[in-house]
Order: sequence, then C-alpha cells, then structure tokens
Amino acid sequence: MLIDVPDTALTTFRAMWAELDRIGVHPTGTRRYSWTAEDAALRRWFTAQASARGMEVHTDANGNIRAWWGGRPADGDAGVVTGSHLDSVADGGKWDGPLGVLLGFLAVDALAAAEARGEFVRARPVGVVDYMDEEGTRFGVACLGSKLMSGVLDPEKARALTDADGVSLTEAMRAAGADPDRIGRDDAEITRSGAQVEVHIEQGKQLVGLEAPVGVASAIWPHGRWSFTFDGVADHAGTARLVDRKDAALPFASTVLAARAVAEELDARATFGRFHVEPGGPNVVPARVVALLDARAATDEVLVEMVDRIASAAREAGEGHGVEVTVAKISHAPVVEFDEELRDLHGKLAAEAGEYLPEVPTQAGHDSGILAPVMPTSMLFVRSPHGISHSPLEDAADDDVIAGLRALTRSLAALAGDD
Ligand code: HGY
Ligand code: MN
Ligand code: MN
Repeated sequence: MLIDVPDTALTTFRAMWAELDRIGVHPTGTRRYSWTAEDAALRRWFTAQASARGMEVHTDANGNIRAWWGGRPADGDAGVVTGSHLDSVADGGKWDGPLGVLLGFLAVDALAAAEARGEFVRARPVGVVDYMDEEGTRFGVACLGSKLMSGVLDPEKARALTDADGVSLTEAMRAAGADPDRIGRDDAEITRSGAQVEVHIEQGKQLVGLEAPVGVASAIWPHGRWSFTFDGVADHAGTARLVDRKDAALPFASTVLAARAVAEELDARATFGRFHVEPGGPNVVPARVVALLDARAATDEVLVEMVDRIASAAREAGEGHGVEVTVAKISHAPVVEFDEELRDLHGKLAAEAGEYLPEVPTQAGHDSGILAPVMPTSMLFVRSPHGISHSPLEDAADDDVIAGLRALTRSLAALAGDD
C-alpha cells in the first residue's frame, strides 16, 4: 500500500523551519559551523524534535547525532537511516542540509501515522541523522563526520586540523564537551545504520530542465581540495621598485585565471573560494598568499590532470616573480555510484505512484557519497527553482518539498517495513 504524507506536513515543516531560523541566520546568509555555539543550539533543536516524537537520541564518537524511531538498534543489528547535515558554508542558504533532516523527521511522522492506521508495520528502527561538519567550513575538510566514521580520514590528521583562528579540532571538540580521542572508523555505527536515503536540495538546474520535482542521484563527480601557498617577500608599497619585488599576489592572480582556463578546456570545475594575504597591509607588498583550490571533474583522470596543470601554471608564474609555490592535497573523494538496488527501489515506487523520477548525476559532495563504499546509500534531490546553492538564494517550492517527502516516506516504508 502506498503511504501518503499527513495533510499537516507542510504546516509542521514551516513550524520546524521557523525554529531553525533562529539559529545562525544573518542578513548576509546562514553561518552554522561545527563545534560552535550555533552547533550546540542545532543539536538542542534536533534533540527536542526527536524527544517530541519519542525517538532515542545518540551522538556517536565522531559527533554525528542520530534520533531513532523504534529505539537504537543493538550492536550488530541494522536499522534504516535518513537525514543530512545542519551545518552551512560561510553565509550559505537554509536548504543545503537542513531539508534532509527536516524531511527525515516528517517521514517518521508519516510512518507513525500510517502505523496508527494499521497501514504500516515497522520491522526495523528508522534513524534520522545530522552528520558533523559536512561542509568543512571551519576546518577545511568536507564531510568530517562521515569521513571519520567510514575510516577514509586518519583520526590523527583530523585532530590536528585547525580553523582560521588556529583552534584545532581537538580543542574545539573539547570546548564543546566532546572527546576527540574517540574519533575514527566506527564499524558498529555503520552496521547499525544499515542503509541510508538522504534527501537534499538539488544544487543545479537539471530537475528544472527535466520538469521533475524530485530526482534520484546516480553518481557524484570525484572532487577534492588542495592548498596553494605562494611565498614572496614583504616590502614597501611605495618605495620598492616593481622590478625588485617578489609579490606573492601576482602568481596567485595568474593561477586563478589559469585554473579557470584549464577547467573550461577539460569541462570540469576549479574554484579558489578561500584565500588570504599576509601580512595583509594595504601599503605592504604581499609576502604570502595561502589559497584553497576546490577541484571537481567527471573522472579521476581528468581531476588529476586538471590539478597537475593548475599546479604547473602556479609554479611557472611563481618562477617569473621570484615567488616560491607549494601545493599540497588536503582531501580527495573518488567518483561515487550510488547503490543500484536503492536506485531501482526509488524508481519502482515512483512508477507505482505514477510519478516521474529521473536519475541525475551531481558535482556536489555529500556524506552519502563518502559512506557509499561502506554501506548502501542513495539520494533524492528536490528541485531548486533557480539552481543556486551555497548562497542565501537557495530555495524550493512547497509542492516540491512535499513531493520529496512523499518519495522519502514510501522508500523508508519499503526499507523499514514488514513486507
Ligand atoms: O561542497 C560540496 O560539494 C557540498 O555541498 N558539501
Ligand atoms: Mn553544501
Ligand atoms: Mn549538503
């Protein structure tokens, strides 16, 4: 039987949204970073939502927080998980992450209502998850919680990561009352999660073009972050002759343009979205530029070629200006193909409901992509009318949100139900 969502879903969604809006929302965008006061407020909000539904809350060793409907599975048992993340990029939108968490709770409401009507029998617990630091805004590495949980990030390296103020992950976790010594691969939590269906706002306009309110993710492009450091010499902005300068900003500027040209040629993506100049005086020739490259491509081969070419361009420009260039990999996520059985399930259930549910790839990274090698995961995308993301302009229409909730609810019913 097809389980529909309660008529009150949109009202509940708006009420939950209004509460979330009180946390970390500024006139210039949303600022929710890991292990901060906002993060603690988000965890309290999450816990209150879970308690209102009689769900058991548990925070794992890596700071990922889950609310279990039907009780947290015992060690060795498996449930089904949905959810996403509540952190944001710097001055981001409100939808990237929170949509998946909210719809997770609303899907539990729909399943509980169906259970009360005798239309659904739960065979295993359903977990709603909020992953720790998906965006990597504070410590530079995206998907920190899922990378630690799946073992692709070395705990020692993670503990040593620092934010812009020099605060390490270790210090930040301790200050928030968490224990950094326990972070790392968590096989018990992987088993307990069972399988994961994450709903996310689409970050692009594929679904607009396809005239579909909801889509299924097929694959994620390989992507990663690299640091580029340009070391020159500080000097007087007035008295130093141009010919004598070792200005670190000059090869950096050339590298930004080179990255754009190479990305265009390879039909890939390259972005220097964060950089700083030292010492940063308006009348001082830049001594150092530290910049982060976010690079993404359809295949790993193209990604490697692109980063190599950008690094070569940086070194060549550095030589031309007497500036030393150092390039280091910060993180890398290989190509992800989401679980075929889950994708087929979403397609079958949509066909039964008479709905169009196209499959689309994405260039955006997600915790579900990081976890795909260690457990079955899939993603449902909700149409984004302008396609803009990582910006306060992120948006979704009410009808599309409800269509996403319907697709999630029927998938969870199939995965957690007694059939
Ligand atoms: O950066 C990303 O791709 C994602 O939105 N975290
Ligand atoms: Mn994002
Ligand atoms: Mn996201």
